[in-house]
Amino acid sequence: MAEALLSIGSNIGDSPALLRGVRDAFGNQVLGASSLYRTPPWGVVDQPDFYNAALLISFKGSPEQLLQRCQDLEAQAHRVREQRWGPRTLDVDMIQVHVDGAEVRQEDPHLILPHPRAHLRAFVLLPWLEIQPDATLAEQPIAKLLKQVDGAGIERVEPL
Ligand code: PH2
Ligand code: MG
Ligand code: MG
Repeated sequence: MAEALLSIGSNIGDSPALLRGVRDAFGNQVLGASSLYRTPPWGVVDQPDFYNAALLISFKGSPEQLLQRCQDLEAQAHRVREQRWGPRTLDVDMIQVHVDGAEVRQEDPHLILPHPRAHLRAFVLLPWLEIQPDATLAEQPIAKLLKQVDGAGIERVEPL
């Protein structure tokens, strides 16, 4: 059995609807969904606020196949890859994968797991904590990681 924690984000278009579309596309694979959060932009700060949420899903097949599914959803939202960390209609990031209860760790440049910057991003950790309060990321409790990052300005908006 395989599970993945996805971080979804958007700051162009009808962002809440785009994020809900991802949840709906995964249908009964969704094991947990966080609230919808409004988050200040991280990395490139001169862009609109994001909406973010976290989804815990079950999936069959390989992590690479799930990545393809995530990228297909981004393409359906007319995602254009322009600026790194820049504005986007939809971003579906694989943060962590468990296969048969074990955390997958891989350095494949095409898909690094766990996500190499997840531990630095309150917009990932806070929604994730809501659905998996005891989760760990590379052995560190995410509640502890969250205390080490700047979560200023993040607001819970409403249920996803
Ligand atoms: N995604 C980025 C860069 N910066 N900032 C916020 N608040 N939310 C995001 O989803 C986000 C970001 C690159 O993927
Ligand atoms: Mg991203
Ligand atoms: Mg991405």
